[in-house]
Amino acid sequence: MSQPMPKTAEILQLCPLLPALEAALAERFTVHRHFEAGTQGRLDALAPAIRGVVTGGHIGISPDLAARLPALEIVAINGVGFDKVDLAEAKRRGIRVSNTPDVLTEDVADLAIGLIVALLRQIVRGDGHVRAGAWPKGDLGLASKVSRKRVGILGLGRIGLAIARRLEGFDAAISYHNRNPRDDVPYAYVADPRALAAGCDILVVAAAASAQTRDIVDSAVLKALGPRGFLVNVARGSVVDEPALLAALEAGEIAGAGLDVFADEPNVPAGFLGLPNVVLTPHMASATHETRQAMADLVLANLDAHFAGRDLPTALV
Ligand code: 8YV
Repeated sequence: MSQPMPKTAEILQLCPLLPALEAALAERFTVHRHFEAGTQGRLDALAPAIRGVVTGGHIGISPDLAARLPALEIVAINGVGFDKVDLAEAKRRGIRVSNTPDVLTEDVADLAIGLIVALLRQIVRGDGHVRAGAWPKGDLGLASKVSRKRVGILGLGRIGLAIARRLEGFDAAISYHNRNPRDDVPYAYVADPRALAAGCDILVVAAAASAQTRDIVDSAVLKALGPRGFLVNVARGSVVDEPALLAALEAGEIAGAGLDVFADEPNVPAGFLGLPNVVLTPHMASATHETRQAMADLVLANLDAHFAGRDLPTALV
């Protein structure tokens, strides 16, 4: 009978992960599940031995928790977003941080397109109409055309660009706003988010969350988008002023919104739930079998590299 491999290190897992990733982690490490009450209660006793943390992009690691882990060497993020990890502090402490870029770009872009089409063409309302047996009593009413719309992309990074490429298939007129114009794209650069919103029918938020992008979609941007304009957010809830968005939707200041991300996940303000002109999804842009497996492979590759003393394949710090 083969002997079990000796465990390399003790790690803290901050959220549920793909079962195959959890199994692979358990083969290599002694894993403590921080999201389970028992582990949280024993944290003081466990903390001194914890050398690695595995977390989601939407969760990161709080400064308090990081400060309680004196032996921490690596934070492996199962996601591309690193807005909830203090990279400067990690660098200062010599903690390595990795994420999972590229492998989820296509999925996030696909979901953005899905939200655009679902929102403008009322797919979710149509489905409800048929299921409720309402069709024999009348039609749903007309929707908005998607093809040839003017689309503004806020944040033309890897994901924003993948969204733009897909929209070319819809003959969209694409413009974008970034901190700096790109010289490698055929799309029109717009110098500020308000002007971008004023000049488009659909504003797609794909900007990374940071102190600079917090609430950049504010009430002025929403007003500029106008009563015929739609907002789609696949980035982070913090990039949009959520109370201002809800107010704009309720007042008819914008036409509708497709949202995969929220300010305080998994809590969605109740006001959104009763609105007919929103499509809401539970932060699922990267949640496909294929992509979550690819993300899991990268998380493991980074941890393996770290504990073998090699460079990380996708290091942030
Ligand atoms: C996931 C994400 O929800 O990549 C990100 O930054 O937000 C998403 O892919 C999450 O990280 C899964 O753990």
